[in-house]
Amino acid sequence: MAKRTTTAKASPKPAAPVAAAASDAERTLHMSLLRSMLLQRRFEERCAEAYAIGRIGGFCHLYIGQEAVSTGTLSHLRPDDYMITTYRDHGQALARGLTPRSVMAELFGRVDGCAGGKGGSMHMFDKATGFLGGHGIVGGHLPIATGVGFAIKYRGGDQVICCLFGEAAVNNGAFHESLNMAALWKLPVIFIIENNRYGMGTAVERASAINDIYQRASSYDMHRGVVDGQDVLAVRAAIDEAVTRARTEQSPTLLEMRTYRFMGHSMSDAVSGTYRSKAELDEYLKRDPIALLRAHMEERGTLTEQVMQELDTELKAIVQDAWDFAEASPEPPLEALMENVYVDTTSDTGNAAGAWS
Ligand SMILES: Cc1ncc(C[n+]2csc(CCOP(=O)(O)OP(=O)(O)O)c2C)c(N)n1
Repeated sequence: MAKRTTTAKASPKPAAPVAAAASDAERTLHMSLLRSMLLQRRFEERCAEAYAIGRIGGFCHLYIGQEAVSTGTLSHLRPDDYMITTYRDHGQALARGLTPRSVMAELFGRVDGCAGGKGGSMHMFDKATGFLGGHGIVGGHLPIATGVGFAIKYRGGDQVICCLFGEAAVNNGAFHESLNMAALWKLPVIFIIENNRYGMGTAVERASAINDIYQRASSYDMHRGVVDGQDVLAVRAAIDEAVTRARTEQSPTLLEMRTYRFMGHSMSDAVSGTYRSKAELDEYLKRDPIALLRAHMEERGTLTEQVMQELDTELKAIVQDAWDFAEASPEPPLEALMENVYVDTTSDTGNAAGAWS
């Protein structure tokens, strides 16, 4: 069976001279997308500050520049769907509906964090929203996504799992094994490559034998597509198609979302680094996903400067509240050191069975 290649790009301008006025539904949707992306941006800016003064320890990878991918993808999921991702996970956790308080407290290593303060930046986790991490091993979570897809199908559900990862993971054996099994067994998994062009300091062209990396799915006869990852509406359109296919046909999809990180790989490397030029960074900054949606909304008459300012003020206050909450939350007690490390298979009260449902 031949598979169609989707090329979801921003739609061409309509031929009609006057576009229809924005409906309430459009206005509401666009405001919620803008709100989600701007919350992530303001949150990550404060994370950079918190890291610099030692509130956040360990590794810390910011998501600034890539917000359209998380927002466009996760705004389409149902509450009972699942998602799994890499260490660049703060923004995605917020987009999935975790509270800024629980994400910030996790970053500060405090008990009120979503993983009890023991996961930190790279290991956000929240069972209630089907947020299955936050994983530090490149490509390590792809087999888990395939396993969750299998579990969904085995139980007869119609949920989906979205699995997000960077383009460097496609050169990892786990990528190929996971895609092969998902295609062979027809599992409801949506694999999303966040192609931000660099794996640490290595450009994608220096690491991958092909540049159109979504075409790797052709090896597994899998539906595939390339998406403008800076355009949140294009991301939503592509995800809509993939989610429908996963729910109704239980078929997997691989989407390559072309995006760009505006900051360094992690807080330990400079914003532009030696591996990319300032001119290149400046060029990509012109395609800031928040600015693109904002311009679109202004053109459609759904956003004014005043509403934008009010939203920004409100979100900054929410992030400040998260910071204050995190700072007031205690560190985990020493007795909790070994909790949730091993499954207790010896007692009836252990959590070996039904660990997630
Ligand atoms: C298996 C493995 N190898 C190497 C590393 C070290 N490492 C951490 S991040 C990274 C780059 C990954 O780049 P990409 O997958 O494109 O994601 P991005 O950081 O750009 O979001 C590497 C090599 C790791 N964490 N896991």
